[in-house]
Amino acid sequence: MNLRKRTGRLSFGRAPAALLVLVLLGSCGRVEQPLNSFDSQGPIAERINALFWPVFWIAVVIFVLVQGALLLTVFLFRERRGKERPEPKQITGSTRLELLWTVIPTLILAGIAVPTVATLFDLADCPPGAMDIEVIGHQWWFEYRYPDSGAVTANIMAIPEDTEICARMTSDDVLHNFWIPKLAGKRYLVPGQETVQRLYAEEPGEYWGHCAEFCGLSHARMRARVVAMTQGDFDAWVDDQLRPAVMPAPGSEAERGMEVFLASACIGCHIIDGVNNPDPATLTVASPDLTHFASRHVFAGATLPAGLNPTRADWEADLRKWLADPPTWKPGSFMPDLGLTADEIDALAAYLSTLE
Ligand code: HEC
Ligand SMILES: [Cu+2]
Repeated sequence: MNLRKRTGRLSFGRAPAALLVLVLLGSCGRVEQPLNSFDSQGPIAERINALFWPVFWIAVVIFVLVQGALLLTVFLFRERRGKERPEPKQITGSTRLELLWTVIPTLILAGIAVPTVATLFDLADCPPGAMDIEVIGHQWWFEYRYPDSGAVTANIMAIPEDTEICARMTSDDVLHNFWIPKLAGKRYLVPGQETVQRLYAEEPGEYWGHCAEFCGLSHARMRARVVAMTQGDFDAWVDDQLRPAVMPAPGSEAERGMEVFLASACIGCHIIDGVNNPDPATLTVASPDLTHFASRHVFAGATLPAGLNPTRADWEADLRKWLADPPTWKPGSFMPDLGLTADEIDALAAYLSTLE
């Protein structure tokens, strides 16, 4: 028996099938799906799904009908060995058929167009009375500004639950796209122009997002997070964000970290309110405000700490890694490797984690 031949047959015959089964099974896993646009958590996302599903099922019916007719024709008129088949009836030009397959698709498309256009127009503009939040896209993180209070933050957009939010968006550099699949659709952030995105979360919770337009080297590491909270929690959050930075205890490791911060290149890019307050226009590159850095459980474009359910220990470990060499995590990062010593990293990490 030729073994080599047998194993050869095995791998060629069954490997693709096994792979296919694995891929199919993979999609059945009960993993958390933070970017699942079918799991709508508010009226805006629901409106979009209410359009998607009917269109999807219409497409399924048409697909089955057309492919079924095709397969049936192939089967009925196939050539059989030794048997002479009569040529099928040849039709050239049938006014009735042509009318039918023009009128039916027209009716279907018109039927789809009515709710589509209505939804598009409804979601295109914010309703009066919505709460404004400015969203600014940067390579590769989102900045959020709250015009009502003056709060400024990065990576995590805090919103009150059951409130109509109007994200007024623009970009600092290239095209970005703000996409929080459980709450809304996608919308571009365009340099020099304002676009709006309606957001509405019914329940307190955390909603993941991602930049949905290729925007350079670290596009894949440009995430977003929306955290919806009760009105009371939100008001408290705003009050916290408006305070200047917490001062470290005299003689502590954190105080040493603050000194490293003030003595390093950090101050050329970052603001810690009450510690260094440069004119924002003089900063080398737009960079996340660090005044309340430790109040954010994700950083670096909401990609660190990595994983679905990281702990505070992961946060601290990843902060050290980030400080040691940002471009290894985010290729092309505008925060360069500053060649910090292990001792400086310890002190900075201790300081940054006090900035609640
Ligand atoms: C040349 C400008 C520049 C310098 C200098 C710089 N940073 Fe940054 N920093 C950035 C930018 C830009 C980001 C955002 C990077 C991203 O997410 O893509 C960032 C991100 C961070 C973050 C994560 C913030 C967040 O919420 O995502 C921390 C923490 C940080 N920097 C600390 C420091 C410290 C400490 C120093 C000094 C040792 C420093 N940076 C020096 C530009 C700079
Ligand atoms: Cu982007």
